[in-house]
Amino acid sequence: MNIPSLELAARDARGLAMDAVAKCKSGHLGLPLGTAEIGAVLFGHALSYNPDEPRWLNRDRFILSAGHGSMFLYSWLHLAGYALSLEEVKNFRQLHSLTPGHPEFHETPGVEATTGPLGQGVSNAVGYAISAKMSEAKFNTAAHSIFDHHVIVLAGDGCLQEGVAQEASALAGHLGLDNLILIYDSNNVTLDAMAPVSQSEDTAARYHAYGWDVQEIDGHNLQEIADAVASAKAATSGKPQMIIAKTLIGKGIPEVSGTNKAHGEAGVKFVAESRKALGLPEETFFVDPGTREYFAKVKACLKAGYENWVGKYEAWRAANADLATELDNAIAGKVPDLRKAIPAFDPASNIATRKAGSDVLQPIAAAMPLLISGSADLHGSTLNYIKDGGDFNRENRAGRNLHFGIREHAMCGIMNGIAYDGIFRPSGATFLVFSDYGRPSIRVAALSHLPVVYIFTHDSIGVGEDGPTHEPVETVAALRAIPGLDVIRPGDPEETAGAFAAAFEKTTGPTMLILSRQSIPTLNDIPLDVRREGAFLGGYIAKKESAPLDLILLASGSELQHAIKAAAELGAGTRVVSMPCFERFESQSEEYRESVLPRACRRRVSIEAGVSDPWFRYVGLDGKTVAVDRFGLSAPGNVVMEQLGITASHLVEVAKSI
Ligand SMILES: Cc1ncc(C[n+]2csc(CCOP(=O)(O)OP(=O)(O)O)c2C)c(N)n1
Repeated sequence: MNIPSLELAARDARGLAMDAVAKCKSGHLGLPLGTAEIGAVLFGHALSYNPDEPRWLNRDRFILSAGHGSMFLYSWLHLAGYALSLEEVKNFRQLHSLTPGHPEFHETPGVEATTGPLGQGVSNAVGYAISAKMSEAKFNTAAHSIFDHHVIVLAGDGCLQEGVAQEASALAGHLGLDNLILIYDSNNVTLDAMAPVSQSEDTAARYHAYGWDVQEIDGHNLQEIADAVASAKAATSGKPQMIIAKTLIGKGIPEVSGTNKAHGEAGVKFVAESRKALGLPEETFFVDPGTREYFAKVKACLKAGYENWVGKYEAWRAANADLATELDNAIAGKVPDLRKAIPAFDPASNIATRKAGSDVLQPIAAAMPLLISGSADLHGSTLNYIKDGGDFNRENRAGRNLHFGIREHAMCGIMNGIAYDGIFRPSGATFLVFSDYGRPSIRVAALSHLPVVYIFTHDSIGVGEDGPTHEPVETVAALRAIPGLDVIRPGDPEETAGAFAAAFEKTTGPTMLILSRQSIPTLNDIPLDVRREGAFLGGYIAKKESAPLDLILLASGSELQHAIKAAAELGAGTRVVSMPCFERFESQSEEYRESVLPRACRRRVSIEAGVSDPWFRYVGLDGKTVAVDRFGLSAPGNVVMEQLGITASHLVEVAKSI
């Protein structure tokens, strides 16, 4: 290992961080300065990557969970030779730059995850590690091993304090993810204060208890860092690896280092002096030619490793044409036509949409061999178990059913990690009301355009006996507020079939499938194709008026049956519009939307067992809603529905009042 070159690179990275934060007068200096030696060892020595192929299949994945320290990542990606120019580094945090305030997936080559909400990156790394284990099991053969990389995540006190990281770390230990290395930037400082103000646990003991191996090192000693990473990579214990790196936050700016003042940009006023003391010239954004030379050599060396892998990969492809096609399709996001794969339901069936979901998941899973289905300890209720898929665990890395335990937040963060990796298609389940426990990760999935599918059941006050704690009322509306998330609440088994097909055929973002606990009738008056296609369209005419249009009833999910029933009593001029997915409906042409909801008809009533807010968009000022603008009740589901007015007769009454 070339210690002088790595020292020089660490100095230059410190300079870049100081200059970028000083130039834009915002950002965080503490982490990039405090972990410069860690960055030097990782990017200049220990990681296996190819800057010219940032998505190389067998690269080591590096995730900066402490996303506020984004200048760490940008400096090192730049120095390592990724397509991230010095100009971009100078444009740190500016409009449309490749160096946004916090790292964003899809924006910057080499950024593996959108991080910033603390703790997310740790759960993403666990997802990446699971994806790697699955990839090894699925694609490596006795003759050719094309996947054998590691996942390295850098996290600070903030990440490790967050529940999502605790949940994910416990699961990683349980699953024995020995391809995962967590480097803990232990600097004793958080934002407001020194960490001991809010933290006194023994983190090493905590991770030991989770089932991890733990090393403790001086995070500024290049040799110790390199040795620790090497031994973590070589470990044979079957455990995930933690490296506690003791660091001095803001190292290089003595006026603030070691204190919480180093955390943000308070150190900027001391930058000029500090740069001088580090031996940096007056020229800002300076990179020593020696550092450039060193990284050119590193790149050449990494490239040789990459070429060597390509040789193995080509041989693997030649010997395993079917597997190669499967992998190609996964990476290209190719999905078969799922509508054709799902058989029709028995028209006489009267089942819950969660049960219908269970039935349609099976042929979809058969058509999509890389689809994964998990549950937060509720497979028995959410019914999304892939039959014959096996369980993913220590013994079976080929299992397609993931047991997340009662860890909804980690489940959603881990699914993001699997989706970032882009090989397997993750789906996961819990009760809809607990989507709040995973919401921060669902938001990041939407922001990062990740094709994650949530199969969330027990969707309304129809849950019944479990009472108001388990009966979502505001939840669907809150989810509809997340940009880029398709929220589909199907109204019968065939709409459910369409909803699942729409969810898994979409590769540009997440979908939330919202399913009932209680049985609902199959709505045979609406042609099967119309119901299936309706889920894709998001909104459609479920029952057309037979006289001049004078009333529109809008409904979603289990309330569609009530709208159909009410229409029969409300006269020939009544139209029923099924609205399983607002977001999809909004993406249709203006012409189509007008054909479904003609502006001229202002007598409109919606019915949904949830808060009324989202429906005003469609019923307008002259319309009314039949909704649940309060928490639910503890009683049998049909009694709760009756009590709170979610019935066809109440809908008729309200419609007659306008
Ligand atoms: C979920 C979440 N809560 C709060 C914040 C705001 N925040 C950003 S950094 C930080 C402190 C992080 O402390 P630490 O991880 O020790 O980072 P360091 O001070 O070492 O840079 C906080 C509270 C955030 N980004 N995410």
